[in-house]
Amino acid sequence: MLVGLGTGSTAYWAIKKIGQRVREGLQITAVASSNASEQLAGEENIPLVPLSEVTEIDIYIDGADEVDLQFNLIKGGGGAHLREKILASNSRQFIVIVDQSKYVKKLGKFPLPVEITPFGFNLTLKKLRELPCEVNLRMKDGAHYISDNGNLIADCSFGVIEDPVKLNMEIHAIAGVVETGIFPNDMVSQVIVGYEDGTIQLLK
Ligand code: A5P
Repeated sequence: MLVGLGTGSTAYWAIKKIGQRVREGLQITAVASSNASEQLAGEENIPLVPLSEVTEIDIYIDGADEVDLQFNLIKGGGGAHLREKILASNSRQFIVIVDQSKYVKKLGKFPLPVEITPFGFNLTLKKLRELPCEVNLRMKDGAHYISDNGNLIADCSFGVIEDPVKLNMEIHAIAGVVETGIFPNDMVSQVIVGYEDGTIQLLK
């Protein structure tokens, strides 16, 4: 089985657990959605294959920043949503793991991450603001945050997002936009919600 490895603090634990299962004899290969997850998988001795050798992924496991009642997602809090979306949309199954605080009625409290090219970024930010939304260019250590793909991230606050699929298309129509953090529910196979009391709920 070919397993896609997500990115972030939730995926971290999934990768650690998969590493333990591999040491116990589980036979899989994996592809990673970020340099950080690739490094962690390497440390866990999970056999990795380059994405260029992959035509389809059996299962992709990742966290999310928000999940709405229809299972649309916001992802990209860690800036990895471009690679995550490529893996998720090429996987037979996409399993999302969140804690209860991220399971919301409607998306939008978490600012939507949008990956944009460095070329002409001020013009792209202007177009995003006209949608309209409040835009913050993501910073790290006093400089622009740079994704694994060499791009910038604009965090966009729209307020409540009534129609995530429509908004995803509107943002994609702006030149300079590489990918949005909206993952429409047709990509999602199952959502696992973890609660403070240790119980879990399997949805969809
Ligand atoms: C990485 O860019 C993101 O899409 C993460 O998958 C998402 O932000 C969830 O991260 P945590 O598990 O760290 O909350």
